[in-house]
Amino acid sequence: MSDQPIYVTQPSLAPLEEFTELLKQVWESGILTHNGPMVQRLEKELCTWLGLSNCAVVTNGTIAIQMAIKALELKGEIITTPFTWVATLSAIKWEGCTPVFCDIEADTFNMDPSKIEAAITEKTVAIMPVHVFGNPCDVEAIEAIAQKHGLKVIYDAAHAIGSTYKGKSILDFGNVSATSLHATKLFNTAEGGACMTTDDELARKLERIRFFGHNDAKEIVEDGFNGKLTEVHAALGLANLKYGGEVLADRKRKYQMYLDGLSACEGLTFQNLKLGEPNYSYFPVVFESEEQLLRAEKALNAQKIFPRRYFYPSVNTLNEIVDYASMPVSEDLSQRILCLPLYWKLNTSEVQEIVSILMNSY
Ligand code: T4K
Repeated sequence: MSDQPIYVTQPSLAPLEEFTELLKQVWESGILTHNGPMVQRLEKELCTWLGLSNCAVVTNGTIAIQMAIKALELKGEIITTPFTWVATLSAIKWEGCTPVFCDIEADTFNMDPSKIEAAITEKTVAIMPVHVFGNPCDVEAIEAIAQKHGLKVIYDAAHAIGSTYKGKSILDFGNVSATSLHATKLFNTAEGGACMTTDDELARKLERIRFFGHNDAKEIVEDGFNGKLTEVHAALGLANLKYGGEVLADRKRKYQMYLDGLSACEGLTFQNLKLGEPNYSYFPVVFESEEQLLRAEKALNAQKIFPRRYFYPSVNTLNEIVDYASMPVSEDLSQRILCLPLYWKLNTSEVQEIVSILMNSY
């Protein structure tokens, strides 16, 4: 085993020379941003790879969520999950909307559709579920509730590039799906995000919003801002995209190795991947108690292995930024869940080492 520290993830990176080949083209063109050739190519190739209708790449995943809220002109309450990264919450608040929490399912970690209607008020305008760790939400149940109550649906799909539902990219669901292309995600542009929608008109509006509300004639026709991705980031994305399929297959293989190694461990449970085909982007394990988790984390840290407590704490408890509402399932899970290292360059022997340390540590 190398003596290098092992973190929860590492960016999936193409060989540097393949990136620099693309950078040379950027230098030759002198176009560094403003929806240049690399951005347009990346959007087209992402649509081809994932089978998407429309894809607008943007500065980051948080901005992608904000742009979705802005494009749908939402003002009011947005129902979302407490088991997520703080960005989901921040984006809702930064767009002047009010987050209302709906608790999760203990097995899928996703928003519990059977609890959504109880959270609807006369001020509710939308539902914002998260495909947690790339595990598809119950999109049919959520869409049916949205239809019934005339609500919009924005999926925070930050983790879900490569996940599918009934053969279709999970990113083609909802009025808009917003994803992250951050360094820690399965596919990255270092920092980046994207908005996907099957609604062509809305897609054009999102493209105008990310560029100060400009239309193609450079007239300001929308309430926009600056949400652009640069040519340098897009070039990195294009270099990495060549390995997208390989990274996905590798994730699935290592995910299965962890499951094979840990499924006999008493008291350890795993995410229920019952709907669709996930992208295996994270490997969470759930302990029976926080004490067990802390013992395991300590044993791994002692071997320079640094898993992460995603998502801890449950965001409904972040009372510096949101009023507390009790979310018992999310709060309980948040105390007992640990994401183990999982990334492209992680060796098989390192997975086996992590399994053996974990088995004897809690
Ligand atoms: N919605 C959801 C559900 C999300 O999970 C996120 C982001 C968003 C929305 C917002 O998307 P963005 O606006 O960020 O595009 C990381 C990421 O910063 C964040 O993008 C991600 N979720 C969150 C789950 O994780 P940290 O604070 O855990 O990252 P950090 O720096 O501790 O990195 C984790 C490990 O990755 C490190 O131990 C080492 C490795 N690493 C990290 C970076 C940044 C590298 O090897 N290279 C790197 O460049 O937040």
